[in-house]
Amino acid sequence: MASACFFSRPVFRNMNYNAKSYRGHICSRISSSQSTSMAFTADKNVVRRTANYEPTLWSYDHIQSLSSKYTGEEYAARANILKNSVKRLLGEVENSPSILELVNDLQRLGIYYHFEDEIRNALEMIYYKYYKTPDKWGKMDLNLTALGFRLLRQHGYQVPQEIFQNFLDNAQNLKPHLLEEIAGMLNLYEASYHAFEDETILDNARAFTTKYLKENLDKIDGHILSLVSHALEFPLHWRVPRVEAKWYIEVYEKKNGMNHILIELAKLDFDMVQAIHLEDLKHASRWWRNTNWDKKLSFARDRLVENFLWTIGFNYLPQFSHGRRTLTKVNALITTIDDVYDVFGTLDEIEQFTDATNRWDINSIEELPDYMKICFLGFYNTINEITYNALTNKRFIILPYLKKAWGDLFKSFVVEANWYQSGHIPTLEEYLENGCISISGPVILMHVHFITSISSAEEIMQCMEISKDIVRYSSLIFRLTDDLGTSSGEMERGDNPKSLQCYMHETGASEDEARIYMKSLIGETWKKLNKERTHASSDITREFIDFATNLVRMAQFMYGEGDVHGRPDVTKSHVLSLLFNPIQEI
Ligand code: LA6
Ligand code: MN
Ligand code: MN
Ligand code: MN
Ligand code: MN
Repeated sequence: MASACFFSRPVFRNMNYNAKSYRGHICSRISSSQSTSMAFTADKNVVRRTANYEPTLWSYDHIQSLSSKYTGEEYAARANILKNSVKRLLGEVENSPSILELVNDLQRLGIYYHFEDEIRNALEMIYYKYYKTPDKWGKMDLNLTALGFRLLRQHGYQVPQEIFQNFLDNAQNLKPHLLEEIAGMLNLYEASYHAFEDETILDNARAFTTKYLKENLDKIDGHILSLVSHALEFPLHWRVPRVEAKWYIEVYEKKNGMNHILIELAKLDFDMVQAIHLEDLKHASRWWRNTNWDKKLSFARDRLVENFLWTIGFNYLPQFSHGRRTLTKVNALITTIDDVYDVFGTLDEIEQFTDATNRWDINSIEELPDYMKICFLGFYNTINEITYNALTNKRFIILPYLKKAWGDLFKSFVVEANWYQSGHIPTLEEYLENGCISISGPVILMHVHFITSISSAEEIMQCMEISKDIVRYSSLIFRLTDDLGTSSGEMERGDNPKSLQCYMHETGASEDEARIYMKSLIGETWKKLNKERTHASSDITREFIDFATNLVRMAQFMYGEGDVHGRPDVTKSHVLSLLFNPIQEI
């Protein structure tokens, strides 16, 4: 039954979505293309796509053989001595604006989390002294004003853009003498990425500083040149904290007048935290091995290490081990099941699978092919196990919330599969409404609620309500970024039209124009996310907000240069540099 229906449906692929050459819904039968091959299964009538994913580079045995020496007491003892020195340092500059430079370095080096109380107090002091009311503005130079603005917005303070008014002349241009100081320009550039919608002072500052820094690159050198080129490549606000820490440690070390205590602590801490990550990875890899999915569902991506890498992008702190272990499983479930829906499964199979997960009933998988039974039970067991762990920790049954979030995800997958099979090309708006769910942001963030603070049914209802815009904006950027990186390959292999194709079809734009449009949409959505980040109710934890932001940053990191998640050779250097190689042994 499944097979007959599948084959009789029109198969819509390899189409040109440019409206100018689009000829309507005339569908071609499956033809082969470079990245796609057809596999005839036992049931001869079922034609399945396969994506020909490359195998993983990291075997189970290799992962289990990894270990780090940075786990012993002696390292912890040395780190404590260094931490105390940094606390004294923070105390010395407590009342001076130069504490902002120190806070910035601690953040970028990835070690701020040891000094959260000190940093909170420092920012509070700075806010009241220099930012709270207009009569206090203009007491610091442009460099520190911009740095403080960025740090305060990042920490949820509502600092207005008008703080920069003092630095502008009547024509709203920066006063000329300010141009001489590159560090000030750079900090203003970084600050401008914290803009909300309609903040023209910041928009102008971004345009101006970008142009100015680009034009003056040849006039600077050394440490500041590294910082400026790095910033122009991608602003700090959009960067993944753990990846940034690795980079900044190496650059900071070469800076004249760098602080030896900071650099020693940063390196030691990086390696000690990496040792914790390795144990998390080994744990998750044992779970992955037990599912047997790499063998039984061999058409899907075998990307355990990459799925783990996402979680250190989300949150690398030592205390988040349990979260990383759980979310690696969640990511692996998402990517594998996504391939079932997008690549391998027939429409009837995926509808039955969706129905079985909806009912949460293993009795309803009798009719499914074996690979689907394995997929269902692997998924069912993992989510039940996550539920069980939450029950023992929080004494609260989270299953209904997880079921709902996963059910919505699968429904959105079915919508896309139907579009693919019928050849329907939705409008961009229709596509994105579904695409913000199918990208898996809402599922991941639902799990995050339970990993972070939520411990009762009342709390989760309230949290879902007040975090819904944050979830939506971060999922939207996640989707647009994924489409920019993956849709070329997806169209070749045969998949539903993605944001680029929908937009091209709707407006007649070329692919280049569509890409420019999507990037502008990403920029505008970042502004909405920025606003949510500072206006969020105090009932949502900063941990959750930062998590949702890091989800976006990680997507931009993984898909920034094409589909890195799908290509293990490209992620290899990041895996080695972030996960496997200690910084002190390079
Ligand atoms: C990306 O692959 C994918 F599978 C996701 C849903 C995101 C995975 C999320 C992680 C690992 P693909 P699609 C945090 O580009 O089919 O196939 O939605 O996703 O475009
Ligand atoms: Mn997919
Ligand atoms: Mn998909
Ligand atoms: Mn699809
Ligand atoms: Mn994709």
